[in-house]
Amino acid sequence: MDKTAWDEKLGELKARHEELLTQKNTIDTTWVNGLFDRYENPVVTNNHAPIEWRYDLDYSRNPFLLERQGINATLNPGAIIYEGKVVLCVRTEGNDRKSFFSMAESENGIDGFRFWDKPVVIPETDNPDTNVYDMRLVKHEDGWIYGIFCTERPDPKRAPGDLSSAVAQCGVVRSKDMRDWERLADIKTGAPQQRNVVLHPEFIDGKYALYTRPQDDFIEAGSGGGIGWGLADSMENAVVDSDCIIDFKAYHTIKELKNGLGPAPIKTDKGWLQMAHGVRGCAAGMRYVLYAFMTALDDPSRVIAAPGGHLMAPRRLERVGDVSNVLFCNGWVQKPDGTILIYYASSDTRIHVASTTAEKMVDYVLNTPTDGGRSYACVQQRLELIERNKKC
Ligand code: M1P
Repeated sequence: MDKTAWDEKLGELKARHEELLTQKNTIDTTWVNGLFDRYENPVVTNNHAPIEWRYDLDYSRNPFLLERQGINATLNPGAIIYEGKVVLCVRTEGNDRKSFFSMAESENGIDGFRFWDKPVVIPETDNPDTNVYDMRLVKHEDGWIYGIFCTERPDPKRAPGDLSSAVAQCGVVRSKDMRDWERLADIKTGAPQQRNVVLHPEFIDGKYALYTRPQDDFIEAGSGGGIGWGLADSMENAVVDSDCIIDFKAYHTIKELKNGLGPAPIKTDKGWLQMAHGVRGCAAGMRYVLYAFMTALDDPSRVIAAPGGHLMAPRRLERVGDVSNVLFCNGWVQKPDGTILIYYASSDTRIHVASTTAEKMVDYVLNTPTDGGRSYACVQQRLELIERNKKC
């Protein structure tokens, strides 16, 4: 390709990228449940990644204008409102399968997300992470912004030739400006594997409170599983001596195989609003859906409301991707007007937004019947609704 054609091709590439970044997002009118709105377009995809992160833009080094370092997926973002903007900490996965974190910001949180100039540098500990992912961003009342994420390393006890056994644990960074991150020691818990650890935003009896998800195996929860709760004296060399399960996995429910907390909870006048994912097995593999519950204001480890079933399940395009049939959420924000923007990834591939309000979510968690446990009981719940409606 001569330089003129190369310049033209680059111009087209930039124009297409800008068109994607400035695309308006509108409510998906085919989805109606009264509780939350879905939107037509994903808010962040691999194609949103800056061109400079993917292409070598020097004609002599890249005469065919090839993408040199592709981005495979953008998923599972932490979320925060920072300096008036919605900032997502995006799990950005290269074609080489390694994830890293990058910040993307938007004025309204619905569209117009743009990545910051470069990915986040997460310092390593003396035991380097092979992969880091799924950061929860938490503004803690101690004044720091924490990033709590999963760090994955090869299993030192794996059999020779086993190249897939890994150990997942909880990594921690903190920052005051969202740009420079100080790495703290990984959180120590008694569990052989830990994922989906979340920091509660307030002190509890002067201690840091952590939601955990202990499990026996890298993938399977085994005898572990459930959302746990434990306290640590400090986030520096944090140790959770004991954690107790506050939300169990349960037979023939949406969380039969495993579950895990999503983002840090949102405080409401009725209780802490919690979002989590539940996983069940089926012929198609594992199915991940989102569910909500509420814990007590005076004791965030006490569940006071648990609607049965899912809040959100994969739909249409969301059903398909690198790991199909998965919705995963580890980030949401509450705007000053009470709007809640839920950032969720579909099928480990792309990021979407859904919008609701704290008022509606509180109504949902407090007034949705709990899981009846058996078909007969569920029919009774529905008959009660139908009977009540006859009087309306
Ligand atoms: O592939 C689905 C999800 O699987 C894991 O979540 P969990 O530990 O709850 O099974 C994580 O790897 C997550 O990133 C991923 O989206």
